[in-house]
Amino acid sequence: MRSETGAYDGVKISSRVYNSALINGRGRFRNNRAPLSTFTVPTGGSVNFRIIHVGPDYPFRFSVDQHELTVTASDGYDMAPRSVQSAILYPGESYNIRINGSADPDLYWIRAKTLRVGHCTKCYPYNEANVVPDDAIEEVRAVLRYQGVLANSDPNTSKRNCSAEYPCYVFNCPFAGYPEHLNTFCININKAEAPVSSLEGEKSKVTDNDDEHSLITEASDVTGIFLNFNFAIGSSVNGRRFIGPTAPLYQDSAAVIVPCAKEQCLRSGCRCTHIIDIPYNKTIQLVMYNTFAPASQTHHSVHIHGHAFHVLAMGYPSYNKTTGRYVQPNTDVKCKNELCTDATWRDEPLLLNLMNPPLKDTVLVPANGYTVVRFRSDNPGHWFLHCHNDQHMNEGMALVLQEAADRHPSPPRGFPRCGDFTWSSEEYQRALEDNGSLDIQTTALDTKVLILSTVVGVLAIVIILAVAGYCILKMKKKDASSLTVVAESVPLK
Ligand SMILES: [Cu+2]
Repeated sequence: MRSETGAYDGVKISSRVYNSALINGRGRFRNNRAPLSTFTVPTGGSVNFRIIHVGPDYPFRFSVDQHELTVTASDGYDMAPRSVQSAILYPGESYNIRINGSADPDLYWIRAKTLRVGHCTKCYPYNEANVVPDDAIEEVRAVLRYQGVLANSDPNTSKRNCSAEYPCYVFNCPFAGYPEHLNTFCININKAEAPVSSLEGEKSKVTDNDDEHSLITEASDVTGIFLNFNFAIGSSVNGRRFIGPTAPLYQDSAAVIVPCAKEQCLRSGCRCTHIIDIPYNKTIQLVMYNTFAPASQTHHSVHIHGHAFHVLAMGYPSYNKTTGRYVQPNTDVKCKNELCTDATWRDEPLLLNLMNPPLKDTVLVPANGYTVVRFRSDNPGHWFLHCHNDQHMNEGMALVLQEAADRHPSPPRGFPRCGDFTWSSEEYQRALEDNGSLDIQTTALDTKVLILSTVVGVLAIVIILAVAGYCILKMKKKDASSLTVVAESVPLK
């Protein structure tokens, strides 16, 4: 089937057919001649790209022909710079990438190519997957133009060869490595590093708050949560497919939720409003695992609202170094039931990067592997956690982190609630047609508030005028004093 496409590791990329993609709104379809986005770099200078994957699906490998990329940040957080040939973006991820104008002044292709290498004749189970290479190209392009070069034709460039002497490095692979003969090596996110300056900033921030717990170095108050993304019952987390509440959760009296029957959800799966309570001001460790899938499986990019997080570890399956194909799942995580909707570590302690883990807000959870992240629960609220693949999210691969439930501030008095909007559609239409002169029926309470506001407003104006007059008089006296001093200084010259 055309849509069943796989990457080198044999893992399916997407369930949907690729047609085309856009860079800043421009791209081509079936080799038409539509104009492309063009970016200018000064010869000998550099250009900083801020790239975000805003699409719902498909990973893209970003590169510029004959140029190395320097990755300097991800999701808005600085990283120790890494020089690479290309960087892979999953939905929701972003990178800051610097490109130096050090090549011959010319036009060069900018490429964003999916990870497709062919179609699956058998997509899973993955240790039996068969991906047959074909000539389909899933790539969107833009143009890098050196200053002074006319952009009146397409570039005529190709990617540089990756050789044993001059190998290629790829940032943020969803798998452990490429086939050996490609001379291409992965720098996975767990191998990226936060810059020293940002770690110092993090520590000083904690110190400023008189909080003795360092997010990175202290583990005494870690709250650990395992989250399963292995399609146990399709798009779900821990056997639960998410059903959204009927109103924002801060309006708890109005929000109708579907409670999760924990044991049933873990045993056979369920649809419910999955909410996980997390305590205030603790180090929260999420182990997001994607192993022991019962059927289909793919890589996910998981995003958390309300927090950035440190990426402390990632685990990958073993793979065949000749073909790049997946062989055996990672076994660091041990399932506690048949669907693997609950899990723990097989052996502890796990090796975590507690020295300089990078900060992100969206991270890959590799197929047949896992990702460990930590954040400090110092931001009370309801925070959505979801896969950034739109299909997975809409099908239910999401949940709500209810952080410090006893510390949520109340909504402001009078803040709109679901159901507050009492106009009929006819009244609303009439208001629109009246061009803003809205025919709102004022209540007695509204009238009292209006009168009170007017009285307070008038009083405030009187007080402000009195204070302003007093200040002006004082300033005039002060100005006169200043002039006197200047005059006295004249004879000294
Ligand atoms: Cu997903």
